[in-house]
Amino acid sequence: MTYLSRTLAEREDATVLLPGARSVVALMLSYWRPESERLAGAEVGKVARYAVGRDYHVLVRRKVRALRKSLLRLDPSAEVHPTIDTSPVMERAWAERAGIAWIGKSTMAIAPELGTYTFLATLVTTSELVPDPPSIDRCGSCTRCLDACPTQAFPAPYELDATKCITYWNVERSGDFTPETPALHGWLAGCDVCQEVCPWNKFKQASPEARFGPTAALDALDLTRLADPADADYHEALVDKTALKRTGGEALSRNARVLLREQTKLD
Ligand code: B12
Ligand code: SF4
Ligand code: SF4
Repeated sequence: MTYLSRTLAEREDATVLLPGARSVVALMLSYWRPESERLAGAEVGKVARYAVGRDYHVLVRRKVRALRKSLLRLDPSAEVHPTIDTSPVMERAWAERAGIAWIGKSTMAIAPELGTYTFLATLVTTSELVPDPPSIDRCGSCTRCLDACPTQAFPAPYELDATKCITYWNVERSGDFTPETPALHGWLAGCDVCQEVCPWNKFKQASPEARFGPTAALDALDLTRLADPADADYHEALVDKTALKRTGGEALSRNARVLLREQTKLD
């Protein structure tokens, strides 16, 4: 994740990304689907809810581009730059500043009417828009996410040590694991523990996009077959058309082997 420090200037200042930028429109879409619960709730081989379905980069980008066109119809002279996840833009900070969510102690953006199972995106524009007031922190005295994180990845409330987060290891990290790699606690891809315990997720709503539910291949996941390093066709079929394509079938197969080893130690 060294790209985070390489693109610090853009992250800190949207006018580096789009010279002349005057406003940022913050966008949020629920990805929670009831069909994802079985895979996310499995004992071993759990897949985080954001990763079970069709690649959100593709699906959300289409929706954001449609909104971009609407903005351009209102202000044809404007420049409008869409971002979804991969651009050097702090999408959570903008969501908070635009009043659609606050950044919780888990560092997740929480919308009072949707909870945390949401994707964020933005439209950075040269249009001068009237800003909404920022969101107010509603975590109160709750510390459930900090207490529940299986790898103690929060050194303090509102702070995440990414190198301890399971998602860093099983999604972002390629190659072999190291002695610093924490136990994966059953998670094959991503981790949802700090969200599962968040009381605001009682307000989660099913996504209007049914394709965020599990793909047929992931829904029929065979962990033992995935763990076989020789079965590359199966690895690739599992990640096909999902956001896990970036992680790659090989890394997913590595995760499966680690999980099966962890399970044997527990038995
Ligand atoms: C790198 C990354 C990761 C890394 C590191 C996370 C991290 N803390 O930086 C890893 C791999 C660990 C990760 C994990 C996850 N991620 Co992630 N990740 C990103 C990514 C690509 C960049 C984040 C970034 O810039 N980090 C740098 C730090 C400094 O910034 P930050 O995390 O955005 O938040 C801080 C600032 O907002 C700051 N802040 C607050 N107010 C202000 C005001 C100003 C002016 C400034 C400068 C800063 C500031 O405080 C925050 C907390 O430290 C974003 C997409 C994006 N472009 O934003 C997705 C994103 C944050 N991830 C997302 C998701 C879904 C996840 C996971 C839930 C996936 C999963 N289920 O496994 C986990 C959650 C772990 C957790 N508790 O946060 C979503 C979050 C959606 C939401 N509702 O909050 C995002 C927005 C992707 C998206 N487009 O939807 N992620
Ligand atoms: S995603 Fe999992 S490992 Fe990462 S901070 Fe949340 S609970 Fe901890
Ligand atoms: S679990 Fe509690 S402290 Fe953590 S983000 Fe949710 S409301 Fe905030």
